[in-house]
Amino acid sequence: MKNILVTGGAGFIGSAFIRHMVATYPDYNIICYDKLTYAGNIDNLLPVSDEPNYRFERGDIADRAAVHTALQRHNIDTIVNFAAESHVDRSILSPDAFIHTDVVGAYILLDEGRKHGIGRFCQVSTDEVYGDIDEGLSVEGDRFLPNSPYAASKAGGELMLRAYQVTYGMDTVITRGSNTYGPYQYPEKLIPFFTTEALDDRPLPLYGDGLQIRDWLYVDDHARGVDCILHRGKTGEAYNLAGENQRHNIEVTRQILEQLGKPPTLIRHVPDREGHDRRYAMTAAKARALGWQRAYNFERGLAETVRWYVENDWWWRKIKTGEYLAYYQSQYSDRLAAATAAP
Ligand code: NAD
Ligand code: TDX
Repeated sequence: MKNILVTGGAGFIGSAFIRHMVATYPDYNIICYDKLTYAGNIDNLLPVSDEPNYRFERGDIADRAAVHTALQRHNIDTIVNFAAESHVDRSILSPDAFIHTDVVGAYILLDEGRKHGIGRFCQVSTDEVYGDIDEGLSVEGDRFLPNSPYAASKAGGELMLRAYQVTYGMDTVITRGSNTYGPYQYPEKLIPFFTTEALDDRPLPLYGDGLQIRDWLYVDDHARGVDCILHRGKTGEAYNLAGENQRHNIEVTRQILEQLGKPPTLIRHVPDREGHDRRYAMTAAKARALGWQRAYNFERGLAETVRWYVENDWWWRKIKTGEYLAYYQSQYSDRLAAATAAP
């Protein structure tokens, strides 16, 4: 492993992974390949932009010719694929881009990687492939029951990896991370959205009764988890990267408000997300057996995250313009108009 192509590396988790890899492995060349969609942000990579073992190249993972050129130009031997459309609500409004990137893009990367003769291909996937879990914890052998176009697209990407491993003997591994949070997360996802809205005393649109459960994983723990599986995972296997920090959405919302010293009256119970999964929960036992362990509990991670958004409004204020406002309108204006104080 020497020349690693990190696709989607200008996004939230991919950029944390690149910052981690550039600092941890000075002998590796880390090449970020990213289309820079609305969610891609070159500011996320400012901390490494002058490092000698880091390069950036703009491109689409579904563009075969561009992928081919990037693999050759940088003599790539390893691919870590973070590139995805990643927001469930956007997949409900418009699934096209999800099929393009999360299914077709994953396939093109695999196919070009195989032809180029790469070694390991690591696919960054999600707990959402397991679907809604009433009780207990998802384990890696569980069947896929994805419920949103996003989750189904991620499941489709994973299945292409399986086919390429079994059929062509490619060296593939898969990580399934749980809900991730931390600095540099695009402010459409629950924690950065509610934190930045509350800072401006704006209403927080909590879907339904707010009693849905998510398992929260701090972004640096997720990045170290991908590093662990990339180096130590067994070919053809998938590994859950679970935060093992289950919380109700309402609890998370109240904690954000408390830390900011803002009143709970900012919470609005709005009509629910369509097909909303009630609970995700996984065990991380298999990744733990390879030596990965999360370092952050939720209280510490949330405190550091909220403080980061308070101190870095230069980063998120310029995002909350243009396309972001158009998306906000289509996702929230009717919902907020139909809001109730309590469900
Ligand atoms: P993100 O939306 O912040 O970043 C996605 C990145 O991919 C952006 O930089 C974007 O420009 C890039 N991209 C999108 N389409 C592309 C294309 N066609 N070609 C090249 N680049 C493209 O996403 P994130 O939250 O950092 O998630 C990263 C990965 O981790 C995704 O695969 C996601 O499914 C997975 N994941 C996310 C979470 C989470 O809670 N955020 C949890 C588990 C797994
Ligand atoms: O405005 C909101 N109101 C609300 O109640 C938003 C944006 C979210 N929510 C709820 C929906 C979920 O139950 O909060 C929870 C978290 O929502 P998101 O931040 O949109 O995350 P989720 O849908 O759980 O998916 C995330 O975790 C798995 C990531 O976005 C995915 O990329 C990842 O695969």
